[in-house]
Order: sequence, then structure tokens, then C-alpha cells
Amino acid sequence: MRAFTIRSIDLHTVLLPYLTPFETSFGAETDKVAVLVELTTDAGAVGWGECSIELWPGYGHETAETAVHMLKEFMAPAAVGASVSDPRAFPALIKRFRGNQHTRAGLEAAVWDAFARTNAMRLTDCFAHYAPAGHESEGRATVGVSIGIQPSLEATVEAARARLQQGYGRIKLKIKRGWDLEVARAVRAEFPDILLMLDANSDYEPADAERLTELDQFDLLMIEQPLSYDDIYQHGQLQKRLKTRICLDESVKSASDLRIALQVGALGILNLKPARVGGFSESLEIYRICAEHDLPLWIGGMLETGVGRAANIAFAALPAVNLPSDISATDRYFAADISEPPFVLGAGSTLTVPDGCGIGVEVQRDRLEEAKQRWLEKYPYRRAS
Ligand code: OSB
Ligand code: MG
Repeated sequence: MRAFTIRSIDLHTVLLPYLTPFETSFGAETDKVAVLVELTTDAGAVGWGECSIELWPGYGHETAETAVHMLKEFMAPAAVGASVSDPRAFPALIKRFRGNQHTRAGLEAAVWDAFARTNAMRLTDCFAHYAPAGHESEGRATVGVSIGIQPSLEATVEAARARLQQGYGRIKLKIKRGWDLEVARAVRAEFPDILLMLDANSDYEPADAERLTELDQFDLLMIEQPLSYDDIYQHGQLQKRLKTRICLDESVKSASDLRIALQVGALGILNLKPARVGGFSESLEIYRICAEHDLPLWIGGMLETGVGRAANIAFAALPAVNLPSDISATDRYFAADISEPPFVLGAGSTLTVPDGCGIGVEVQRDRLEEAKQRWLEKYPYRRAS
């Protein structure tokens, strides 16, 4: 593998309006905000990464402002001038700055993209190169769609129907306390045979266990993150009472968390979000543990722009990612994405990895400038980055 030296790092804070607002147990979001990392190598190759964040620190602690601060003041200065011969060694360079997983993941993603481009490889093949022996990229990822909390049960059923008609083979419904049994019942009654799952985004308490056991009747693929975002132990207690498999999202922030979760029986499935665990190097370690334990695995999403989504698809194309990932086609999110080509849903509810080197999509400079402008106009008190 060819090495490179990091010459410069530029940051772009962008705002892209969603086609429809996305509501979870912690609120509704109307726009995607992302900090995009543009990394230039000594040879002039450019790698892109996305810090997956949201306008409001609901899912994770980070915001666009904290990401820019951490990158500008600390992480970028530690990275510029460094030589990269193995991307898995990059996290050590910024290890002394703790936390800020989504931010470090964005920077590390730019390193991976630059590395793959330097070696004239698709990023997906680059991931496969560092995966266990025999784990070649399948070149495409099986995906589903995540449906936010809707104004009514009828609207939820219609939203599911529309996505199924588009070809999505797995439906995930966001739930919260007071919006759970009825919504599962309504959608299951209309579509008795589909792959259906729920995501609570940590809205429940251990005392809700009784009510959660009632969800067992709906033949769900899994229930995602019912309890607190920082809990592992209570999920283990809850799993003993539920037939439905628990999938952890928020609670697993590292390979170490996953080992603890396996030890206490807190999960039957893992949602791996590369951003949540601090990047693709940690993701590869988590991937290895899942493969070793036969733990079903899929890749989660944060409604990323094309930059973040392309990298997630590259990872989701690895063979031990064996359940549909939360990565949908471009037209599920935006009228016009920041990059080209768009991702289009293919046969069998799949997204295909593009042929090009690295993440395989190209950032469109005019749309980038527009989206940066939109951020400044909508949030005029923000600094330009
Ligand atoms: O919990 O999986 C989640 C989006 C933002 C924050 C948290 C979550 C989500 C999603 C979106 O479910 C999935 C996607 O990117 O399509
Ligand atoms: Mg989730």
C-alpha cells in the first residue's frame, strides 16, 4: 500500500434541507447539518469525510460548532504533516483528545478516502483488505428505511406503504412512550409479512419492561435502543424478559462496550454507526468481534450527506454486515445532495457501491458553496468555517 503525507485540512459546514422533517423521540429536525472534512495529500489527492451531527445535540453530544472547534484547535493541527501508511494507525495521532466521537470519525473518514484514492482502490476494497481473511466486499449493501414519528397512525401506515412500493425490504419505525403498541399494531396489521423493527432512541425506563414485553406479539425483527443511551446492564435485564431481540445503538461507543454488552446479554443484534464509535478503524475491530461471535450486524445512519453515506455503504458491503442497513437512496433525504452520482435503490432493496476510487462520489463545488451559504443564512450567528 502506498503512503501519503497530510498537507492540509479544510472544513465546510453545510446545511441541506430534508425533503421531509425527521422526528424521533427527542425531537424533529428539518435540515441536515454536517461538517465536511476535505483532506489534501502531499501528492494533491483529496479525501472527504463527514462529521455526522445534527442541529440539536439529541442523539449525540456534538454539534457543528463543537466539531469545528475540536478540529480547528486540536485534531487538524495534530494531523497535518503526519504520514499515513496504514489508516488504522491514524486514531493514535488524535487519541489524546478524548470523546468527540462523531468529529474524530469525520476526520478519520477523510484519511481513509485519501488512502483509498492514493492506492487507486475503492474504499470498500480497502476496508475488506483490513477485514478478516476471506471477507471480500460484496459491492453492494442491503438496506432498509427509517420512518420518523408521524402525525397519525394512518400517516404511519401510508408512509410505510410508500416506502415498500419504492422497493425497501425492511421498515424501521421510530417509537416513544405513548407511541408504540398502537403504531406497531397498525403497521403489522396492514403488512403481516414484512421485515419490521422499532427504534426507541432511549425513551424508556427499566420500569417500562412490562409494556415492552407486549411488543413481542408483533413478530419484530428487533427493538433498537429501548433504554438509556449510556446503559448496558439494564438492557441485559430487559433482554431476559423480551422474546424480541434487543439491538443496541447509542450504548455501544467502542469495541470495549460491545464486549461488555455481549458479556451481560444486553443485545442480540448490533447497529454499528461508524460515527458513534469514533471511525472506521474502531468499526473494523467491532466488525471482527461480531463475525467471531456470529452477532447479527448492520450499519446505522445519521441521515448523512452523500459523503458520509458513500463511506457507510462501502462498509455495509462487507459480508458480515448481514441485516439490512439504515442507509437509503438519495431521494429519501434530499432534492439535491452535495455529491454526484446519487444513490438509487436497486433490486432486492440494495444500494450499489460506485466504481470510482475512494468513496466513489465527487463533491460538487457549486452545491458545496450553496450549502455553506445556507448554513450562514439560516444561522447567521454562526462563524464561517
Ligand atoms: O437512531 O438510528 C437512529 C437518524 C438520526 C439520529 C439517530 C438515528 C437516525 C436514523 C436515520 O434512524 C437512519 C438513516 O440515516 O436513514
Ligand atoms: Mg437508533
